[in-house]
Amino acid sequence: MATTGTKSFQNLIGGEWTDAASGETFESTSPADGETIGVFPRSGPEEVDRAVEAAKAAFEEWRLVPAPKRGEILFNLARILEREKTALTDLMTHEMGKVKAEAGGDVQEAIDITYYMAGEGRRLFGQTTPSELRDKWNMSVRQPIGVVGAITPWNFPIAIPSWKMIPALVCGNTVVLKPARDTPALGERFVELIAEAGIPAGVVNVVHGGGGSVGDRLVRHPDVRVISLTGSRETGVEVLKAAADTLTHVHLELGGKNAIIVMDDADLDLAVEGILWSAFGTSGQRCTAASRVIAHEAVYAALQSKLVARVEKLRLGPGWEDDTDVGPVINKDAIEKIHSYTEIGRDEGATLLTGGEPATDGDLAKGFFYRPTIFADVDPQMRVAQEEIFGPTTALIRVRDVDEAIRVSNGIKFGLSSSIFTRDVNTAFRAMRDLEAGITYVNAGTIGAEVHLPFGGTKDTGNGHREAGQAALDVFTEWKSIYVDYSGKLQRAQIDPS
Ligand code: UN1
Repeated sequence: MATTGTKSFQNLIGGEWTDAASGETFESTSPADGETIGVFPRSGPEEVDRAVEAAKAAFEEWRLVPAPKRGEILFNLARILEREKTALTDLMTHEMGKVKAEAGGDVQEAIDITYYMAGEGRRLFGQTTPSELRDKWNMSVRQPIGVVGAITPWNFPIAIPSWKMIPALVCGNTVVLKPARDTPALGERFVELIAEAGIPAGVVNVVHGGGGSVGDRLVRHPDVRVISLTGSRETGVEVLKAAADTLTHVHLELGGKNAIIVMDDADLDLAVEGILWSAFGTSGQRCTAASRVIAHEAVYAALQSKLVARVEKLRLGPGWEDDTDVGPVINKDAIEKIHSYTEIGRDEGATLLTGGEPATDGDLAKGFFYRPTIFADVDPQMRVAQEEIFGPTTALIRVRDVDEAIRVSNGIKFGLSSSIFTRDVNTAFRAMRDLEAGITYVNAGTIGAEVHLPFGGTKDTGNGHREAGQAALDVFTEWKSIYVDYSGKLQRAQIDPS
């Protein structure tokens, strides 16, 4: 079995740890200092086909395991994840780069959803309802769908796989996981722990490799019934098209361009805390990150100076060091993309207040560090205020009143998270009603979703589904309506008298 110690990893297919048939591999390295985390099989369609076949075979037995029993195995998994929290946290600071507190939070999110969904094994409620006819029984039940393909990103390398796999499992589905190419060790370690918890062979499989080979085959495979993807809008559109021919269910969790509104009556110091956490936590690499700050003109100048003063004190460094505030971004492409947006912002006429360049002093040169960046005097239509940058960059926009604030907040293609700082209850309720987003925070930043509420967004952030909470069950089950006629005669609905 592969372990993090040996630094050589494999796929898990039908309970067997195996290499790619081609023998090809790829490396995972730390974004903080280039250290090699491990070597992984560069798999292709052949491995996907074998994993789907194993998952399809395992489904026939797993779907018949009583849901409370499936839940018991997941309770066991939750306890194992608690036991492994420190080790997973440490691995995450190295492989993904986020700082220790946030890495611990990522693992905790998986623990939380595992406990929550384990309990769902004793609920999975359907409805019973009267029939319009005599001596007839009506009810609806949730049924598992089959093989689920989970395609997961690197920014929440434990939490997001858990949001997809754990509800899928409690509902009775089987899974093929394709972890992100940047964080395969975490994906693999999670699956090892799932196996240790007592999930039978073939119920969870992991295939490492790229989106073009592994992901594409998974999406197009006729025996994969559900694809759950967290990724970019562009990938989401491709996946949706690729899944069309097989009518595969697709759950998409895509981008964001989330804004924090700061009204003239806000507690400014609290708003600054919320902005710092939401814009620069995880180095801005969250779908929920606050990449826009919409400030009322009466507080704009004060907010700007407080914010810059605080941002300039943030310490960049490796995530595993206790005094690091901001870790690296994920890879070289990310640095280049983030920096290209700095140039775009400058060219568009926004004022660069701080940051705007890679950080390369001392040991930082070994990794991919970018200075927290703030643009001011941003027009809502500028590209830096419209497009997802996925890095430590935020844009300050000045508005005159709450109407304009809400209009600007909504004036983007995405609809994931939103936030308002105000002490006026009327303003707060207006924002709760009118912000076009799947999540709205009042007097808190744009990040920090809890697992028992639906997570997801409106508009181009998704395709109408939600993960986490009760809503996740709708992605991983289909409703069956059952009618039992015990009258002993043919009774025709809508036609016969009752
Ligand atoms: C994501 O960025 O894709 O609310 C997920 C949050 C986290 C999850 C973010 N609990 O920011």
